[in-house]
Amino acid sequence: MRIDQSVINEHNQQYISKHKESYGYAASQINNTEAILEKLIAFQIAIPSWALGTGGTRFGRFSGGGEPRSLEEKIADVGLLHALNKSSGSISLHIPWDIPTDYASIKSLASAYGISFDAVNSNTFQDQPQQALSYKFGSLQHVDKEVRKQAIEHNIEVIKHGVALGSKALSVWLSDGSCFPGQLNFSKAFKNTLESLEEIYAALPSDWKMYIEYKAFEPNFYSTTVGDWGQSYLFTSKLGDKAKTLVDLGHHLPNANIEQIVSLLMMENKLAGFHFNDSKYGDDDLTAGSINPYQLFLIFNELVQGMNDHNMSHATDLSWMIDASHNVKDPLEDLMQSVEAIKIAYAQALLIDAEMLKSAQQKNDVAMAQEILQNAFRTDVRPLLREARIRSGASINPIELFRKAKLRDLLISERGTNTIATGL
Ligand SMILES: [Mn+2]
Repeated sequence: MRIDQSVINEHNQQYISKHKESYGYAASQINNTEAILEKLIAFQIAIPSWALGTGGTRFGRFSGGGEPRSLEEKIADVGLLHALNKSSGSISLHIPWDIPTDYASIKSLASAYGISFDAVNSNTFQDQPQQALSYKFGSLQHVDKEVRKQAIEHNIEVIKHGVALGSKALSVWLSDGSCFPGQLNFSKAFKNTLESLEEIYAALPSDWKMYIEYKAFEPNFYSTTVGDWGQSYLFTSKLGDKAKTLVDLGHHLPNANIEQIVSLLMMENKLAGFHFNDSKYGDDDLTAGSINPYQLFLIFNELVQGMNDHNMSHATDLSWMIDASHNVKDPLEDLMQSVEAIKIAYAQALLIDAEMLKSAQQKNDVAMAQEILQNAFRTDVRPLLREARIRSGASINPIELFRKAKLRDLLISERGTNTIATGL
């Protein structure tokens, strides 16, 4: 399903005079708005194919209807999001949930929506129907070489799908670990995992990267073999330049200082990028910025500083992706909220005067350093985001238009009420 550009333009027209007023005020308060707008327009956040349906929990799943039934419909949903916000210009596929049957037609469908293919994700955290050996006790770490071999081959298969679609990175998240003390020899598990990753790394095309995602716990509850950024960093530094550490915001122990982790990974040129979400207790996979927007802002402060220090392109040198799950909200509305929250945090971080902050730090002027950060965080940058959307042909208010145009109802009438997105 597509939304006509004239519908977006008409909707924007209703709000344009009100917007001009708020944007005029914001532009009078903020320096270099044009440079910020340019960056906001270029900044795209990839949508994971598994976030387009209702995720549910281990206790239940309450479908909202109209979920995409195929890879084609998932691409159509991301196309719809991108038409509304012009900030969701790529999709991250999950193999085997999204195996394309015809690469050429999938590629041309995606490009018709202005969508490219972000990192491809492998899956060795569950067994597939026709799978010979089980991942119950791990995959790349497994004590049995045959299981490791099967998991390695799967990852190489995922790379091949990605190459055919134009992806440039393989994202590896392992659930490998142990549930009880004594179950696992930690160093043996690490060495097995490293050997396995080395074989996958060797299969990477020259212009590809490998992202190693870490997670503190779950589904294993005693140890996780890639449990934190230090363990991921150990793997990526042993593997080589193409290997980088992927930060998923929900994969830390409570109160971890994620912004500090980000700063150090950037210092070492080992940050791959992000899986954005938010959490209160664990890997809650809630909407980005819904629980702790200040943390998201502080992370973007480190990102902007680090990217500028290393002369990196904000839009393309790191990988930006949402990794969320929706239990009680419309997945598309939730994704629009996440994209908005991420771009607000980014825009606020762009307001920070880096020289002033450095000088406050140099003088140990703690109060001034805090003032600089909090003044930026407390600035309402939403008029800038609206202006960026208008200039790029997106909706001034994506969620409102999504509701007014009854897009979910249209999706339900096209796909039905009892659809379940593949993989969920
Ligand atoms: Mn993730």
